[in-house]
Amino acid sequence: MKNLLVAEIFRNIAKILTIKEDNPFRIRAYEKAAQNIESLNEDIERIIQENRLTEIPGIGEDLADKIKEITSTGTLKSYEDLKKTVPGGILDLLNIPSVGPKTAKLLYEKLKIKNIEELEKAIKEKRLEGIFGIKEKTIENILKGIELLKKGKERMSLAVAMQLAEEFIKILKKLNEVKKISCAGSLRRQKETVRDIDILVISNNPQKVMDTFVSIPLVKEVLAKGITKASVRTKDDVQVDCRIVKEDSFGAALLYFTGSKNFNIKLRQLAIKKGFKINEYGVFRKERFVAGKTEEEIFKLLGMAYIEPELREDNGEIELALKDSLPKLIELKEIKSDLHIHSNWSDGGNTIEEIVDYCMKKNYSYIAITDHSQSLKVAGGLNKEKLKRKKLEIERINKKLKNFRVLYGAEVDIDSEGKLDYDNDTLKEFDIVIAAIHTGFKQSKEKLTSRLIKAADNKYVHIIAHPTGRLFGVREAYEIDMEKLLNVCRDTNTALEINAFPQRLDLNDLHCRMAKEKKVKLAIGTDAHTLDQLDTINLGVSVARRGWLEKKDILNSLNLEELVKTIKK
Ligand code: DGT
Ligand code: CA
Repeated sequence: MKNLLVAEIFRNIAKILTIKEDNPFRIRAYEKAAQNIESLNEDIERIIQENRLTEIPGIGEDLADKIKEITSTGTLKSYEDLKKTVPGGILDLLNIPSVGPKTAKLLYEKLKIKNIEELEKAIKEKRLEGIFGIKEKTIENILKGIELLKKGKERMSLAVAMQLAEEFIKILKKLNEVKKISCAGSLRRQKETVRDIDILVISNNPQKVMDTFVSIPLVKEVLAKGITKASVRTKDDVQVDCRIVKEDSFGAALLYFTGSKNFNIKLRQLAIKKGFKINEYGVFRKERFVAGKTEEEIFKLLGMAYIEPELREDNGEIELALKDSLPKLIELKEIKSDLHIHSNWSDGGNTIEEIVDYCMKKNYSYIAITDHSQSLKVAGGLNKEKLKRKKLEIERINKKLKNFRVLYGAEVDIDSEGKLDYDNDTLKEFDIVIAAIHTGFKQSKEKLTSRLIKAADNKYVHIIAHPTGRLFGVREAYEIDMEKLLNVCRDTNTALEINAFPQRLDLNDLHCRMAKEKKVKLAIGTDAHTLDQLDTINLGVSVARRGWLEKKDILNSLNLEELVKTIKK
């Protein structure tokens, strides 16, 4: 797949053009194209073959030609030429969140800093201080940014890990010699970030599996290769381990390598108390093998209910499993709608009808079209005049639909003082309103909390979207008083969103669990701007499951009548 390569080149072009203070529309076009290509979930080369490039939002003939050149030659002549016009390494500086083109230029011109190492050194030697245009706060933010960038490289997002693991598993699964295959580790527990990928296989011909595994095209380097275990590093610098285990031990190995480590330790202690020894080969009583083929039989033997991988963190789940009173976690098939979708009325790529078609195929029974509000001009926010037309359009579509309904919604901006971007008379017209912060992330904890609380307090706001604002590798969550917000949400019957956009996953699992304890409802929304982004709903479900949530906790698992009743304030 060359999707990421194309996206990276387009993004770099946008960065170089920004340094050169080129036309903002041109810059935005490259950024947008990069974003859309990155979020495709099909191979761009297939799209080329089927002549569908210009169907991707933001891709015209010119960019389509560029994409073809990149996929066939691995790069782009005009990009290589453009690169020569700025000092090398300066692009790396721009990868640091909080270092914009202006700062990068300043660092280069004043201090000859060309890369991240030189920048770190200069900060340590206090050479940035006193440079005109660089404030103390800027230096602090640069340091934080460098750390975030390093952390982002250490662990990948769940979405990336899932995609990568799937590619490996897809190839191995094709072998007749593979009898069973599963991922393990943090990926199987669906943790929001994953360090490396663990794969387990049952096979009667380990040699063949190992040979195939190390020669998968994604592999850059073979780190180790034995008879039943191999480790490789992929082109994106991710480590993937593959282990072959015996059929009788598969469950025990899966349990062991799924972890978490703390969960394993607790389980092992429990086994000892019950007179067993448990390891990656099986469960033993006085050296005699008594179970190991499946996880289910092991849990049963230990006298406990099956614990879903997402719960295995030693957060109380073992104790509940012993009493057979674990929550019954929400499942993807129980999701009946998506409550956060952008159409081409604002900055989305598709018409409402296209979105409806796609969602009907997903077996949803209703959706909310939640375009941006008026002051978010960069995202095509809707003024009152456009809202009127949009409402009519939705009414027209609903008339034609059977067993499906489009909710007239909005994602309303919360301004820096906590004021909403539409007046109450406008808000009252919507079927569903989600409110969110899009600017002023650097305000104090108190201020940010009070903005969210003010929004939750509004009679017409049903959901607070992406409540902590984090973006993996770009921005940490801003600090808010979650407890205080949850209390207000409970008292005002306002739900919080689990935003399923791959770089957000916001709320996170821990906050979900806090919300559940406070009896605050959650809404899973994809924040989709293209059709295939609607498919990331599963990531939101993963977060919800890790947060112990059940069907009754999730707004969009309700049918439409129940939803309407439940969100009423
Ligand atoms: P990661 O890779 O940091 O995202 O997280 P994990 O949980 O995948 O960690 P990893 O890859 O180091 O190990 C995979 C599993 O193997 C882990 O979840 C539990 C098990 N494991 C690893 N080290 C130990 C250990 O020292 N003791 C026990 N009991 N289990 C371990
Ligand atoms: Ca791992």
